[in-house]
Amino acid sequence: MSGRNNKNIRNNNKRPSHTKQLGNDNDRLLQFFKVEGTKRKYLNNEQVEQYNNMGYVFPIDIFSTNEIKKHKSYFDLLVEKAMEKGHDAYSIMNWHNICTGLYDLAYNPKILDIVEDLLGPNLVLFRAHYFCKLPAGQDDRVVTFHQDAPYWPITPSKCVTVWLAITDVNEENGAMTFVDGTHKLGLIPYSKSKKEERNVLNLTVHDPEKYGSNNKKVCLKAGQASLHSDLLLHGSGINESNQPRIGLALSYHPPDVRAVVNGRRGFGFLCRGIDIDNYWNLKPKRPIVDRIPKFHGVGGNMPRQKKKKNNNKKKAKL
Ligand SMILES: O=C(O)CCC(=O)C(=O)O
Repeated sequence: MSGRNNKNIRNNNKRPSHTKQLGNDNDRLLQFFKVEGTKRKYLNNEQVEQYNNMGYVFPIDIFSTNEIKKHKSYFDLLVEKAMEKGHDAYSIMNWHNICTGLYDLAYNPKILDIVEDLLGPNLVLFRAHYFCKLPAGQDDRVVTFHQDAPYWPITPSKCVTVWLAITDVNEENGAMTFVDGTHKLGLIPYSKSKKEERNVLNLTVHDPEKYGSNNKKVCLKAGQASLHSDLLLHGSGINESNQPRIGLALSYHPPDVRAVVNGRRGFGFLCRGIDIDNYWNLKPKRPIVDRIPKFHGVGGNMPRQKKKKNNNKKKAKL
């Protein structure tokens, strides 16, 4: 191997800086794509119109009380196993191909039918992240106002997030707030969050009221979901109740979206229809058991790049 290649290995081993990890905003087309067409499986015209006009729609009934109870029990066990390995209540992010119950939700046909109504018949699963806010006293973190698109190294901004309530969600326990119509504003200026903001994520849009005065609290019953565009401004406060508030955010995009950072296409899995360019990964087989990943410390919004073995590091120094 040439010295030059060794240098590349060394560079890849470094934890990418914020910009390198997510790509440059200028390399991405950040604009809202209106939902067209009328042939639908689940949503009615009014709901789609609301999504187009407001950038979100809720509540959407997905699971019955009994069904969601099972998903809650699954999460309770999963988070216990995760915590045993050093993870916290927000760490279960993009484990959908290694954890059975999460796989079943992320690739669930009912959920895909709903997303299909907004994005068409070909769908790529991009992220799956449980947001479990523990009661105040155990968890003082918030999700500061943000748009999702600047977090994601893909273009154009066509992601829809299904936020599935695993528990009831209300104003007291930290429901999200959506700011009406902000999905039409393109990229809203943001900055890296400061430690004192206690943000679960790491980017903040300050003064959200500058971008819209109509805020909606996303109150949901367990088993219902909200749908939001990746350009919608949203955030959530702390959980002031004495019970955990749990939601699962599942984000999807059509296959014509592209990764803007090398290697980042590894995050998308075709979960319905076809990908004519064969660009994204195929949906893997259902895992048989939950495989809890090693804890690597607190990270950003994306899984870490694989660490190269130490002997590469040694070579890189030569
Ligand atoms: O669960 C929350 O409070 C925030 C979730 C969120 O920001 C997202 O799914 O994009």
